[in-house]
Amino acid sequence: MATARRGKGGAAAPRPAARAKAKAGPASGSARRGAIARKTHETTVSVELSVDGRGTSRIRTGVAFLDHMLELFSKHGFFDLVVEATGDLEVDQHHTVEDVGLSLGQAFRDALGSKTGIRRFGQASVPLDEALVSVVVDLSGRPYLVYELDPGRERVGNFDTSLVHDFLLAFVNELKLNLHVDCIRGRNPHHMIEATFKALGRAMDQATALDPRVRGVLSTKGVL
Ligand SMILES: [Mn+2]
Repeated sequence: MATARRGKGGAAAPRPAARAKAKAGPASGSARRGAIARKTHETTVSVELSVDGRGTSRIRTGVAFLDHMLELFSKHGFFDLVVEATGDLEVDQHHTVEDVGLSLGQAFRDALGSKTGIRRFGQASVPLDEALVSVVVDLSGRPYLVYELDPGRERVGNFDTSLVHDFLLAFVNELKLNLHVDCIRGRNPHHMIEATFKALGRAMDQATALDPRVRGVLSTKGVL
């Protein structure tokens, strides 16, 4: 699987202020938060993530359909998420969608750190009317995306449906997870993509959950 990244810009360092204001969070101790600010000639993106959240979000990317999908991801993953993006939408939505996926991956990486104590694997199947989508994740440190979803239509409203693949590829490459998306059936691309983001939220919620039985990281190799 290609792991090509666009080499422009690069990630800004996480803002220490966002960590400093972290309040006491999960039962395990310190709250797991990530904050990313990233600026290139094409886009400006900021992401604030609380892994141990309640599913509240404020998403403004300029791409309404992506906002809708990230709100669903936040809600069903119980992640608190603030995303602000401005991009060269006069070119098209590609740079913005991809860079938001990349920044979200970086925010998770920032929040999870060494991945100590997490369950690592997660899976969810989510229906929406006629559509059924399965998502399986392994926060393995090995980036690999299998994306088996044919939306059948190029657009939902003004959103280019092929950009879901680009969003997920950027997310996978930054967070270095193994992600399998299988659309088991579906007719309406809005339903299929929406079920994908809900399932991704649920699978990521499981995989990032802390399990008190896990000592160190859940790997015989000792590192994730
Ligand atoms: Mn919808």
